[in-house]
Amino acid sequence: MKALEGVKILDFTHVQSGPTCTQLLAWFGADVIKVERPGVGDATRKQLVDVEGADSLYFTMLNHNKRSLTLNSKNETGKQVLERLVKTCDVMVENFAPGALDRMGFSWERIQELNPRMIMASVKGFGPGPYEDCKVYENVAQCAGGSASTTGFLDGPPLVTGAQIGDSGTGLHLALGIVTALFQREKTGRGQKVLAAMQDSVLNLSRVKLRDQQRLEKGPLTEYSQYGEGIPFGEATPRAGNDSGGGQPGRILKCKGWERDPNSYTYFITQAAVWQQICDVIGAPEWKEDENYATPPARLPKLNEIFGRIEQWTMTKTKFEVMDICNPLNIPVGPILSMKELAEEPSLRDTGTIVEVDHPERGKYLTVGCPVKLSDSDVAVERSPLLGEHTDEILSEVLGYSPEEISSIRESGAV
Ligand code: CAO
Repeated sequence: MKALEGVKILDFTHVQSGPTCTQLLAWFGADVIKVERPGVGDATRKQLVDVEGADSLYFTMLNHNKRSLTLNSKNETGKQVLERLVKTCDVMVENFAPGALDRMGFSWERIQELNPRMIMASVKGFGPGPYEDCKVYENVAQCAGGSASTTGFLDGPPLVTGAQIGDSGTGLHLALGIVTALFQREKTGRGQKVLAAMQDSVLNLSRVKLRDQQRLEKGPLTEYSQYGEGIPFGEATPRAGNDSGGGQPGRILKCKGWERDPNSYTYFITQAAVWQQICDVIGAPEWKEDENYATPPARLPKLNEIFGRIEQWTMTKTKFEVMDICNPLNIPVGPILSMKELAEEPSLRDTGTIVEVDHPERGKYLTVGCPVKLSDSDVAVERSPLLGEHTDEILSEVLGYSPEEISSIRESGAV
């Protein structure tokens, strides 16, 4: 048995944020029915195409374990099919632009009339307020959620991060909201609306920077490099380069081969509890007892000097040697792993974190598997559906239409 077995999801999502959420629910065992516009489908099917005529990696990597039903929800017959889907499913997930569902005739009030147990889950760019009507994409969310203003170096512009915290991050938040609402429905019998705004999700993930904003009002942020460099703080949480976000100073340092390999770097944290071991490893035993270096407050104004000295040592080792030497001593370090290294890492294949999938149009490709492992609900990653691949199957098995009715639905142009 799979954790969400029996839960039917009407997946009205597209692009990245919504599909991330429904893919996760599919990996937990829900029956996810992806509704797509006939002949067109999710726009990502044909974005960043790398194999002519085949669904793109963008689409396939976000839509595993789903079934695809084509349906024109603006056609009268299509609307009737959609009504039947609403009555049959447990959850509707959507990430249309604000107002699109209402324009289609499926307001929250109408959905409740059709199915009071329905959980209606939405991703929007912003929550209620001045920007609620805006269309929002990943980088807009990163900028509006506080991430960009606090990412990058002090002397450079705001930066977006490569991790898709606005889209995939919001999808993860929404998935949690959905399973929570399903849990509550067990007791109340009622559905509810679930909203995850991209701005809110990014801010939630950037909360340590809101923490620092309030600490800044009480004085300088002493663990930031700029403090040691004597650069005054402004009114808002500044960009902190690769400074650690926690109370223990950390930096990205060069390792052996950095001149040729752009990823030959390690993250190195000068954890207070292992300062003695750090001094021994880098060949600076004199710092162990020196009162100018022995305590964390004494070190704060000298972080550039200290990390410079540590880097002289890391540059003599590969990033993996640094890991091998420091880990047994409980010195927190981490190699900067490239996507190539991750794709080739056998242990990630063994755990199913990276899997190879076969696809009829594009052949074999790599994708991420479910990042959350349930010991009692194993779900194999299955390829994404072709556009409309399961239309007849869903109309007959899930919605109970007869072959004659399916023919007439087809003739109406609804699917
Ligand atoms: N049948 C008929 N019509 C359909 C349909 C179907 N199966 N599926 C969608 N449509 C229609 C919608 O009803 C809408 O029509 P109207 O504009 O007439 O109401 C139209 O297609 C376009 O939908 P959209 O506005 O959601 O799509 P867009 O490409 O213009 O905008 C996006 C895309 C992502 C900016 C917008 O959907 C959005 O802001 N979503 C919320 C935030 C979000 O999820 N952003 C992250 C996306 S990933 O980077």
